[in-house]
Amino acid sequence: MVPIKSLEEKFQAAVDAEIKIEPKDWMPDAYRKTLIRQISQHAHSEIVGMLPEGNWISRAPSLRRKVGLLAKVQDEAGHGLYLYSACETLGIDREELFEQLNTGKAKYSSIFNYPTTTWADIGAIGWLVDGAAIMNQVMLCRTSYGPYARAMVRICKEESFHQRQGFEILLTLSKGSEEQRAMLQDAVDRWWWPSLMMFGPSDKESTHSAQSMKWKIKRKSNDELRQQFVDATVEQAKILNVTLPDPELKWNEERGHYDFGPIDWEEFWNVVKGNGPCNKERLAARVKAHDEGAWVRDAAVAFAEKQAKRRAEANKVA
Ligand code: FAQ
Repeated sequence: MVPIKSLEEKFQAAVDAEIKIEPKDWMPDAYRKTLIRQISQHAHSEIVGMLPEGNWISRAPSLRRKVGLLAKVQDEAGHGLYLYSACETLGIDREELFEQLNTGKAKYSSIFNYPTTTWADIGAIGWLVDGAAIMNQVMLCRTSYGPYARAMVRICKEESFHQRQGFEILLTLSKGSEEQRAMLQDAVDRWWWPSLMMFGPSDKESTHSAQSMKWKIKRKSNDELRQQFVDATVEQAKILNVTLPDPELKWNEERGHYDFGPIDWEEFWNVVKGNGPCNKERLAARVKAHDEGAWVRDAAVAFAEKQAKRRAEANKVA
């Protein structure tokens, strides 16, 4: 029998040589579990992430805005589906993943537990939330697990379009009336800090980063990505003529980066633990949608069974 150690060494050597790990390849159990955890949390985030924006589909200010928003929300559904499929290649069933989400056992991104109270929130989500999501996800296109990396390529293209769509909504508001500019500023005030929290705890507090980086699941740390996001976004805020709600935000010549103020980690963990402004509402909406969709799943299974029976009978005749 080949000793486990040598299998692990071979695995790490493949990762180091940038050879993608595929579903049938040997992999350490902890690598498989880490991927199931991360990919499923990511899939759940895409699915729950439809809810805050879905809230505005029927209230979009014009037909053009409605069409754009509808397409974006549908894209997020598609991202969830690619990611559930990628996750299933690791040997877990989709029903089990849904069960984890619907019973509150699984995590999804903290950001989707905040309310969308005005139309400007839709622009702010596109600009800041999709902007943060892309910053994190571009590195995932090169993640070591093949199915996850391939799913991320298309997701990133779409997220990038969403970010531009959000920015364009805000740019329009920035050129509008005094009320529209105030609505824009208010949305940015509310979404800025939660967007920075999306990158996860600081590197010192992150439990999984070191191992995930060794396995090249993650290519950049939470703090590195957060900094990259701040640096890019401050410049874009100037074009929107909006103030980012951080008095400590300042260019640091020596570091070649923007310094920014402390993140309220108490708020972050509170939201992650289920006590954010909308956690209960989001979960209830998911459970309702899942229950109401039961007939579609039943019909799909019945159809597949009927087809299989027909095929079996046709084979018998032949
Ligand atoms: N919210 O040790 P780390 C999107 C948890 S998609 C909740 O640093 P890791 C698209 C973490 O799970 C947005 N929990 O963990 C869209 C862990 O808990 P655990 C989602 C969080 O995995 C846009 C613990 O804290 N993107 O927005 C959060 O190495 C607009 C310790 O943390 C992804 O999922 C958080 N923000 O790094 C849709 C990308 N942060 O599992 C609709 C893929 C951390 O031990 C509209 N995921 N935690 O119980 C990743 O890159 C990573 O999983 C991180 C966290 C970076 C999120």
